[in-house]
Amino acid sequence: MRRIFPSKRTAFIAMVFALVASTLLLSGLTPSVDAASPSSSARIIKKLKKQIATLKKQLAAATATPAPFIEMVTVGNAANAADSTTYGAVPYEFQIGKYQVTLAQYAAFLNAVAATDTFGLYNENMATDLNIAGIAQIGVSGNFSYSVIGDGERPATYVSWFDAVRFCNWLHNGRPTGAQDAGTTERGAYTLDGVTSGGLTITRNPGAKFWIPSEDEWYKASYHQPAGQGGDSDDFWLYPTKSNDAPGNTIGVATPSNHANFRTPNNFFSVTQSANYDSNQNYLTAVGSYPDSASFYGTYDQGGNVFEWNDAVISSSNRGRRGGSWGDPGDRLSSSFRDEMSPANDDNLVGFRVAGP
Ligand SMILES: [Ca+2]
Ligand SMILES: [Ca+2]
Ligand SMILES: [Ca+2]
Repeated sequence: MRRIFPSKRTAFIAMVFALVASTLLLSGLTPSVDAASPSSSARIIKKLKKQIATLKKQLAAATATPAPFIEMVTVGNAANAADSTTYGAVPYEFQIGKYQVTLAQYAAFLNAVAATDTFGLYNENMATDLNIAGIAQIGVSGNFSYSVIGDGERPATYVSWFDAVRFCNWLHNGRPTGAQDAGTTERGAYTLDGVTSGGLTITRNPGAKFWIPSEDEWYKASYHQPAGQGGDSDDFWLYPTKSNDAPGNTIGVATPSNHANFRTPNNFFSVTQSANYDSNQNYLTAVGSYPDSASFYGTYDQGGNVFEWNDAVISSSNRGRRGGSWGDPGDRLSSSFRDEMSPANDDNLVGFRVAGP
């Protein structure tokens, strides 16, 4: 999100030219006895070339756009219709995370706002459940710090709907460091003010910069591709991999399209390609591990790896989740599988991705 503002960039470029100009001027003032000699001229030119190369490098570094903290993709084709499930109609264009929120991103969040973990953003199972581990908590309350265990590009789990919307508030507020209060996690995209259960009337605020996708947003990003743009006849695929065929679950095969992290009909886990469950085995894959299996809009892992929260309120006490996980069969990746869970629950099958305007 950091950018060099145009005025700053212009000032920098001006400074570079001033430096080059002054170098040239100074070299022109070199004593005439040297300037007269061809070898000294060559030396000066060589020195200038070196200085210009260095300045060019510094200019490139100063003006490069840094990678954003969360990579987003645009979901266009506004005002599309739903499919026969009644889901997936979104009247506006929006952004959604290209990937699930990762352990590295969630650990950065914890390090910023959970030195004292007032509202339970950390769950000790994040370290002790070896199937998903995770994130370690170090130190004592008031001074907690957090470190990623293993590959930080795997998705975060054991995050409740409330943990996820607090993460959205933190992004909305510019990723501040401090106690869990109105300026960090409790206000912004959502008004929480300490609520950690129930809260089914809570919706994202007007002007929110990040949020948990609505069920329709999540569904559209996952399954939509207009027939006129190469999609299925009803504009929606059955799986989030631009396919109506059940995916495979293998990384690095010769035909890598239509794969995801879930359990195949013979119960094979993706990571081990075995049906034997091992409590010491980590079953998550780094986000984007199935490079040719993106949705039409360019999202990865909407099917499998971890279930993802959405904003739907279901059966009077739950929020929605979709997409299946590393521990679930393939039908849960499909558009026909609608699922729900208490928004207060932390679970090793469930993570999230964010959306935005
Ligand atoms: Ca929690
Ligand atoms: Ca279809
Ligand atoms: Ca997923």
